[in-house]
Amino acid sequence: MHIADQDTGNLGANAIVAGSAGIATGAAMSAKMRGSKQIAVCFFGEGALGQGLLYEVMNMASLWKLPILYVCENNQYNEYTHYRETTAGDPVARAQAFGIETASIDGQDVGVVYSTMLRLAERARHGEGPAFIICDTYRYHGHHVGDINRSYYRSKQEEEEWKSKRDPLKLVAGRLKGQKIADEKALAKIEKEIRLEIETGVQFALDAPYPDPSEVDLHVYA
Ligand SMILES: Cc1ncc(C[n+]2csc(CCOP(=O)(O)OP(=O)(O)O)c2C)c(N)n1
Repeated sequence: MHIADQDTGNLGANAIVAGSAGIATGAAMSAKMRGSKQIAVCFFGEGALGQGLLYEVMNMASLWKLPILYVCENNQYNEYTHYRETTAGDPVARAQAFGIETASIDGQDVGVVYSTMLRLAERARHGEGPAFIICDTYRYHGHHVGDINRSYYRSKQEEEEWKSKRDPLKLVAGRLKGQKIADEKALAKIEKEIRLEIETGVQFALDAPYPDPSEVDLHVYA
């Protein structure tokens, strides 16, 4: 979960719900001050919509036209609670209140996600300010490894419907086949290559040395 790769611009995940919003907004401010033309993209679950930090930083980002995209992956459940039981009103209205550009999209549709992100990233890069995107999606598994019996908060049938009817990989594969861009064989090859890439990445992580204890206060400003 807590991976970071600063060489490629991944500033790291953290366990604080909405914590990434503060970090990413700081990064966007840094990019703007340095005139680097970089943008920050911040991913969080819909559980973060209940955190005050998000609203403090969206206010700043709008006022200062910071180059940042706030991407809310709405997988419907804040841990074990449906988001409708925790989140009043329309989630995008919360960003609109700050004068932020918004989009509410099907997060299972790779094409829609790509074109929306491209448009809003270009907009941010050209100094037109932040955007807030809600991507509707689903978490197939539990919130954590111990979340095995999920029947007390959602049905098996609901899980199966998302997997069989709305899986993003199946949808994009179906579209590629339908448009005769790729056949079964080509798709199988892509899948094999990606599986290998992931396995190589996992092995790289397992083989990596633990950080030296002397690094514990590296980059900590106090
Ligand atoms: C500030 C803070 N409060 C509470 C928690 C405990 N907590 C961990 S995950 C979670 C719910 C997050 O919901 P969501 O963002 O929808 O993530 P998902 O359940 O989809 O993984 C909570 C309350 C936390 N990590 N940070």
